[in-house]
Amino acid sequence: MLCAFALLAACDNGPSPAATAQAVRECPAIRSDPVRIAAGTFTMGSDQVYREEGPPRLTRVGGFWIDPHEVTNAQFAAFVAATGHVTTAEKPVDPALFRVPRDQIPPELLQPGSAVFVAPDRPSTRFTDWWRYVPGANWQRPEGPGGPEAEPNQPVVHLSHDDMTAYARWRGGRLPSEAEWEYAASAGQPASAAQPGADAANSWQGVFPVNNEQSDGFYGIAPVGCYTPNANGLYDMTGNVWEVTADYYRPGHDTADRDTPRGPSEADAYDPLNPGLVTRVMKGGSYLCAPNYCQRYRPQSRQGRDPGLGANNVGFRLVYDRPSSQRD
Ligand SMILES: [Ca+2]
Ligand SMILES: [Ca+2]
Repeated sequence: MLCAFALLAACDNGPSPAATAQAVRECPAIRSDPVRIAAGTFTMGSDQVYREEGPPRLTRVGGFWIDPHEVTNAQFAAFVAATGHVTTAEKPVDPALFRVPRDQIPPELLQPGSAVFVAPDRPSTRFTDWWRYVPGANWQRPEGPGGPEAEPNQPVVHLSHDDMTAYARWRGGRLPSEAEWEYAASAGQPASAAQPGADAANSWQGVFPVNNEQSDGFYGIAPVGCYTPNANGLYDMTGNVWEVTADYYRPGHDTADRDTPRGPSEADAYDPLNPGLVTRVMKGGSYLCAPNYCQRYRPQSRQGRDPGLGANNVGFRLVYDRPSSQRD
């Protein structure tokens, strides 16, 4: 397995000054009770923007319950306090992931850490110019040791797939399938390529990655529930942080797989952006999505996510097969 660490520069400089300066936006307190999504059919996928999202096809999804917001730091902290769970980003890195002799691996890449966005000082289209491997970055210090502590009401980030599924088991839930997530996110609305309005989602206004106008109120990550919910009453399904699903990633949708699809098998998974890695589908884009670089602030958007390496723009939310009253 080739580790995506190899693609990232190491950095221990802490957050960029711009990353700590956030505009003020009123964020109301919201409920955490899961929302019931009734079984139904919808058009999954889109042929309007990226090829990996198509072809659109009528898809049936069973009923479920879903968290109204991304899993927060406060929720994850309760899990850690109850179980003693230590996340992948808090453990030393296995040198075998790099598939090169150990003396060729920069020592800082073997320290516990995670991937952090650091805005470059000049325009660029290379993601290695803005993603840094920061030793000491983890869910408790999302921007690294020099940054602030995690805010309780912000989505938890820097988790591996194992961390997410451990939390899900503890909560009595699971990661959604891609179809469940997209069904809940689209909420009866047809696919569109439009940039969300300033009240609709935490995305990026201006020219990524150097100029963030923050006209939606936040430079970076926002507390959950700051933007208008969709018609299902779900917050931040698009924007804020990407949300990892249970499905393995492969470009495009299988047109024959229309009844409660669960994505390709592990053996059929393939991610051209992460060759050699079996990745999971993540959905909805993040606060880093700007139309000049990334038009993925939409329910149909999808990319593969490294199951081991976290990042400070990737989180998740849970779905449930039973109501809360039957899970306790
Ligand atoms: Ca923003
Ligand atoms: Ca989101």
